[in-house]
Amino acid sequence: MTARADAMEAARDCVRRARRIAVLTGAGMSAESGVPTFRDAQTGLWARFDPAQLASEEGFRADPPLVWRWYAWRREAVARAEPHAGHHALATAESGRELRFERFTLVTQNVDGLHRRAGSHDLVEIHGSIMRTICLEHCGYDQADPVQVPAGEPPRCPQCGGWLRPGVVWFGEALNPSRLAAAEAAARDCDVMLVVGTSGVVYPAAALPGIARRAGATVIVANSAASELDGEAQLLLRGPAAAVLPALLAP
Ligand code: BJW
Ligand code: ZN
Repeated sequence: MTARADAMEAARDCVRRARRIAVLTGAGMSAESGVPTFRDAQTGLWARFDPAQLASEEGFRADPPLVWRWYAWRREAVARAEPHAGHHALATAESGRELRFERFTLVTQNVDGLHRRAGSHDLVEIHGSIMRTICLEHCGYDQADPVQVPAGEPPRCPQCGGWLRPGVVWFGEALNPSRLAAAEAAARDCDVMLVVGTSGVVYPAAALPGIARRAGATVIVANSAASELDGEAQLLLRGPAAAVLPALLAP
């Protein structure tokens, strides 16, 4: 058996024996659905766009129409994307009859909603949702948009008149405290943490595998390339999420 097949067999054993599973996914999870990642050389969004300008409150305030247009473009791409076999494997593992887990919590950094569309329910979207619109002034306005949102000038908040913005977490912004607490609780209280398609450079999400590991869980990292979280992993599965997850989670 090759080392790669060995790691897959060991990971499958681990998953079969586990009762509580936590999963952390990142942009690589959606790559095969056609949603670009952030940090992949050539194809990643940050290879072409400046994160400080487009994914921060400061950047938005400097040029609201630019940032709004960029998110409108990404919303359209996300609306066209479909969940792939890896998203479906995670949803089936949560609800499936064959592999019975006491708990199967999926924490995602992705804002594209593909896990929900694939049928995952115990889901924590720690960086929010690109399909929601919230108020920049934090007045409480928060709405699920229709897929078609106006490009150009961002709309104004019907409650307070401030700018409306996408419902995602930008750099320098605090994550929703109850979502972060749910993610940390899932990490602290699992037998296996499966980490899929994340570079592991953005905190506090990148701290979750360490929390799981220190609490005694086995950490499995599945990624098509090396990541900052490889050092936390007892088992490394090298390959694309759409192939690795169905192989790992098939009963
Ligand atoms: C495949 C594949 C395939 C490809 N199959 N694999 C501690 C240390 C240092 C810095 C900080 C720290 N704590 C906080 C910070 C600051 C900052 C941060 O982490 N900076 C670092 C970058 C240095 N963090 C924050 O600012 C966070 N907020 C915060 O900490 O607030 C504190 C606070 C408290 C109280 C009051 C106020 C503040 C917020 C972070 C928000 C991140 N937002 C973004 C944008 C979301 C909106 C949008 O979509 O536009 O979230 S940035 C971007 O990165 C996005 C992602 O969710 C996130 C993570 O990226 P991800 O998912 O890992 O993607 P990639 O592209 O990096 O990696 C893809 C991976 O997939 C690669 O490994 C590929 O190999 C792999 N892959 N194809 C499998 N087919
Ligand atoms: Zn408002």
